[in-house]
Amino acid sequence: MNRRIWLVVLMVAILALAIAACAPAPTAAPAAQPTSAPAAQPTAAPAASGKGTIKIASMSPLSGDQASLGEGIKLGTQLAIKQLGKPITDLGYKLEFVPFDDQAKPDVGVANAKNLVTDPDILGLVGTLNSGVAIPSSEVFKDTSLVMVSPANTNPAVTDRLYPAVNRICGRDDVQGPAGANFAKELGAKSVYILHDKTTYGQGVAEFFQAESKKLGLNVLGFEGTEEKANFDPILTPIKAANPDLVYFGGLYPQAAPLLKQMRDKGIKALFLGPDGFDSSDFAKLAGDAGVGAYYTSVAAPAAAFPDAAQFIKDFKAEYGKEPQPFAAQAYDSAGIILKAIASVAKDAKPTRAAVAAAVRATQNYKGIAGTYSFNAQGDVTTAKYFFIKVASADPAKWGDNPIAKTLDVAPPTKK
Ligand code: ABU
Repeated sequence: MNRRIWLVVLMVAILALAIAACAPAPTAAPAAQPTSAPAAQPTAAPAASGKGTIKIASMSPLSGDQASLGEGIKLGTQLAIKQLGKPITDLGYKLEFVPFDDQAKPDVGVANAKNLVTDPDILGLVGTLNSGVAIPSSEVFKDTSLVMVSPANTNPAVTDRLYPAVNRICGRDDVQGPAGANFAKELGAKSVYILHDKTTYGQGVAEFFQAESKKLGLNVLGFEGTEEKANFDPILTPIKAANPDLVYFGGLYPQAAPLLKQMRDKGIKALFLGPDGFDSSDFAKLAGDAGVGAYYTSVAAPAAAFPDAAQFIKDFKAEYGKEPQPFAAQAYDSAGIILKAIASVAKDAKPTRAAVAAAVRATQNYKGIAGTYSFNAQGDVTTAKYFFIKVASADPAKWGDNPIAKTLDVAPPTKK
């Protein structure tokens, strides 16, 4: 008798397990958690939500030594969502902003990417700052067609992989590096010593600078990578001995500024030039008086360089109590492009990520605050601006007043 009861219990248990195994899996993945402070809610329009929620993400360094530029990208995106999101809320969607902190680290970027693609409400991403983060992260985005528009990534590989969902509105290092070499020659340099930070971006732009320098007949006295951030003495000793006319550093301001300071302390009087990674008021803060007279090329430039950004600068200061850093205006435009694309395909129902990606890539003559943008077939803008700038003051508050020596408009090299 007891055995019969146990048999019945066992059969019921097996049946229950079988039913559970056949039940459909949950279709919605858990919502992605932003890795930074909670996202600010857009205040553009009353939050309509009849058709559900659409989220725009940003990803940039919000902590660590590159946070000044990363924060600007986040805030530029946030302001665009607030000011340009109405066509989407008017269609009946709730619009939200989710900022992610990649700490300028490729592995953190990839972890964020894996996290944010699980939230089906995220339909677009503004970012990143670092090409070394963008390239591996976009391998994750591409599998779900999540569109990204970068305001800042300049390494050619960002768009040269020809991914339909990967775009940028800034220039490229295969233009910026050679343009820097030509500028070095214009400054009177006959010999150059080239350093880089060993990142995808820094080494890449330094290699382009080196190749063009050789073509131009400049004497390349050295080419070396370093991850050092504090004591540059072992690197500077051979530079002092080589006595170049110009030192080029392929990298960003947290390394460039102390390097330059120590160069001057050591009595090295060579001209100092670098790429858009210098373009932050923190360069002036870190370099002090030693920074004055340094040159940089930039694909960003201060927002004040763009007449149509005057209202943006005013609004940014009113909203956040500080000047926009370089790339903040470009982040505003990147977000504007994504918002316009979403509005164009969301009239009846929430669009797929692939539909948004196709609408973004189809962008032609989008009039932003820092330019008018059309994407080519590989996700580069058909013309990008390159600025040649001199540091005029050790005062970080005057970074936006650095004089622009010249500007170039250049079409991107293309693979497609
Ligand atoms: N282009 C400025 C930021 C550095 C990068 O592209 O990695």
